[in-house]
Amino acid sequence: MTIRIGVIGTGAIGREHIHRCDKVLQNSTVVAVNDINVEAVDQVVKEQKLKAKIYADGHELIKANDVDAVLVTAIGDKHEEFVLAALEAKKPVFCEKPMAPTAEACKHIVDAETKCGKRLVQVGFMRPFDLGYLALKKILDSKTLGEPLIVNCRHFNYTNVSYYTTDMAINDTFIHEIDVLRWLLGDDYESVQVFFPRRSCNSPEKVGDPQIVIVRTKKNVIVNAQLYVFTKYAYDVQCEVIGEHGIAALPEPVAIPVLKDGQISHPVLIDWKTRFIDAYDVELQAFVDNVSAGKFTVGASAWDGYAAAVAADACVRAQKSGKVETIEMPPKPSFYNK
Ligand code: NAD
Ligand code: ISE
Repeated sequence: MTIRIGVIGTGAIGREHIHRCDKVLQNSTVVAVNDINVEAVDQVVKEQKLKAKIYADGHELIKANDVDAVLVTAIGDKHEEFVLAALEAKKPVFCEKPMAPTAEACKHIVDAETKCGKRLVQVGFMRPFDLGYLALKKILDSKTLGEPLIVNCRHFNYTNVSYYTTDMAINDTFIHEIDVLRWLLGDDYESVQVFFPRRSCNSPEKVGDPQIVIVRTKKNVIVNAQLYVFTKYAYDVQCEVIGEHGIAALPEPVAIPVLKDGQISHPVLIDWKTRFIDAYDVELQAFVDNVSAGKFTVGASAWDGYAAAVAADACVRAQKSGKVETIEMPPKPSFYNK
């Protein structure tokens, strides 16, 4: 069965996911697209030679009879509105991260899905599908390093997004670490403190960049994460786990060293699109397969989206207060353990 997908938001990741769902994945096709930027939609339809209907309104797209499932890839603060509309229409929905920028907005989605009586939401946290993170988790789960004690993370971007704000370093960028580390460590979060080192001349005036986020987990692992969004030199994601008996870290992306003109050099990535390209493919194939099976068994749930937002809210409070802020994680309802 081919799943007919409607996509709301044809910006950077919308275009990537449209290509995957229409040209790369098994059993999916894109039949409908929408964006408030009409030129962006026209362009994607032409460039990708889509046989998709253009909708002026995302809500009309959701209601369309030939749309089996919805992808929400608009900007973060529009996610709640469209995910709730998809749930109202009882349609499966893949929502890019963050599920919504605040825990309060995410809770509305959790409540609406629970009311539907079955899981219909998958959130676009793709790192647990990445081969590097999967290999790292296998080593941690084997206990060959003993227990994890400290995690050092780096999340550097080469961004030029004009609407980026200080809190987005948390709820748009660090949210990936928040999600993946819960899964990687099999742990949850206790408290957080955020530090702002000297500002970078690369960063816009209004954005506090870089930032250092120190998180303490329930099992007392300390996460030390460096976020630097406007590096202007690399897209760099690192994760190193220091255990009782040894250290394990994410592998570097493949890059061929070239010996030439008296030096050895290799390119580094500047874009998220290539860094996690395989993980995006696997997570979206999982969504299509979940929809085909009529059951969501793989991928981040709305609860995962909410849990990440609860921690992110505390990080944003810590950005403002400069103090240690507690992360109050509510217990997971049985609906999400099924
Ligand atoms: P973008 O700015 O390139 O695109 C966002 C699009 O949303 C724009 O085309 C905009 O016109 C459209 N839009 C805004 N309001 C809308 C509305 N009411 N209806 C329809 N369309 C609307 O941003 P992006 O980089 O593509 O990011 C989009 C989302 O995807 C964000 O939540 C971001 O965090 C997420 N994202 C995830 C990853 C990842 O690694 N998983 C990577 C990039 C972006
Ligand atoms: C972007 O939205 C992503 O999700 C990228 O993976 C992340 O590295 C970047 O910081 C976000 O803005």
